[in-house]
This record gives sequence, C-alpha cells and structure tokens, in this order.
Amino acid sequence: MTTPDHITRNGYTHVIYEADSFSANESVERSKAFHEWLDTRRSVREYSNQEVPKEIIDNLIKSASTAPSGAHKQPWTFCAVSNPALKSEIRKAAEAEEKESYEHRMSERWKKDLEPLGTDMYKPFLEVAPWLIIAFKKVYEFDEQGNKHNNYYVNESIGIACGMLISAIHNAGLVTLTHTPSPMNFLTKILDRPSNERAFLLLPVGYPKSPAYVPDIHRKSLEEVAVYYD
Ligand code: IYR
Repeated sequence: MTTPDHITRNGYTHVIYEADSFSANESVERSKAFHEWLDTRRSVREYSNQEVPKEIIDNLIKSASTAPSGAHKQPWTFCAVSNPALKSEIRKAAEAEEKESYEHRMSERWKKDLEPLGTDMYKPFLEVAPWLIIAFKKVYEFDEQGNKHNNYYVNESIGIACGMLISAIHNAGLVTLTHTPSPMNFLTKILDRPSNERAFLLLPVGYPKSPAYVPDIHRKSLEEVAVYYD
C-alpha cells in the first residue's frame, strides 16, 4: 500500500511532516555545537549606532513568528522602530518609568540582586541601537461581527516567540537585551496599537559597541537545572 501524502481529520487536511534525518552521532554533534553557539549569546547594553538593514529585521521577525502558539492563533505583533524621533520618545517615557521603579517601586533586595548586572534608570540603548523591536501580545481578537474572542496561552506563546527572536538575533551576529520597563502601556500609546494588544517585551537590536562590556556572570550547570527520571 502506498502512503498517502495527506489525510483528513475532522474534515481538515493533514499533510506528511518529514523531520531532518541524522544519525545518532550527527545528532550528538549538532546538539553539542548548537549549545556551544547558543552559550556565546549575552545580553548587551552597549550598542554601536551602525545601521542594520531592514531586510535582516524582516527575517528576524519571520523567525520569531514561526513559534508554536495556543490553537495556532499566533497572538503577537512585532513593532520594529528605527525612526529616531520615536526612539527618543520611547527612551524618554521608559526612563521616566524606570526612574519611578528604581526610586520607589523596586525593593532593596531587588536592587541588590541587580547590582552585579550594572543596570540603572538610564537607557541610552533605546536611542543608540538602530532598531527597537517591541513584542505585543494579542490578548483577544475580533471576529467579522466585531465579537471579542480570547486567545489561548498568550504569555507562553509570545514568550516562546521572543525566545526564538533572541536566538535569530544571535544567529545574525547582532545583539539584544530583554528590556521590560514597567508598566509598559506607554508603548501602546506611542506606537498607536489597538486595544487588544499589550506590550510584552522591548528588544533593542544592533551591533555591540566596540568594545562592549558584559558582566562576568555564569550560567547554571546541567546538574543545577536538570533532573532525570530514568
Ligand atoms: N526594568 C528595569 C529593572 C530590571 C529588572 C530586572 I528582573 C533585570 O534583570 C534587569 C533590569 C531595567 O530595565 O533596568
């Protein structure tokens, strides 16, 4: 019997999926190489103002948008900002929130935990980096009749998409940082987003300043993060 190239389930077409096929040894090598490459990624706070072509940003967003999502709703919009006036407006508003956070909202313990990272209320990277990508989650959608429908697992979905975006940025030889000025609703206003979208994460994208310094911190070992049940 020949294998059909598609079947029907619940009246919907399902097509054959073929995964890449590697030998066990090849898989070991590839998984090792991937980890070693991913482990070279660092969150970078010091940017060069060197331009990044829009085509690269298009590809990064397309990569992020390959993420799995609840009921395949793809509940996200990625806003890519290179306009200097808008970047300045975002910096001004973000720094105003950060000032409030650092001076009043964050606990002493929290600020102590951030000391090794060297963060503060000043965010020059919001103007220096050639691009800011702001990931908005779509909490609900409107159907043709204008009725609201909640999306599913929205935080999980956009979190995964942002993880894939960060990996895509690293793959392109660019750097980023997960910036979360809180609250982030000023971004809805500045970028004129519809009411069903909430800002989730702001990522500056660009080349690092030369030299760029990052904190001398290290990742947990496998033993610290994994538990096996054989
Ligand atoms: N949003 C602030 C504070 C901050 C909080 C955490 I948790 C960090 O890992 C880093 C920073 C800021 O961007 O400075």
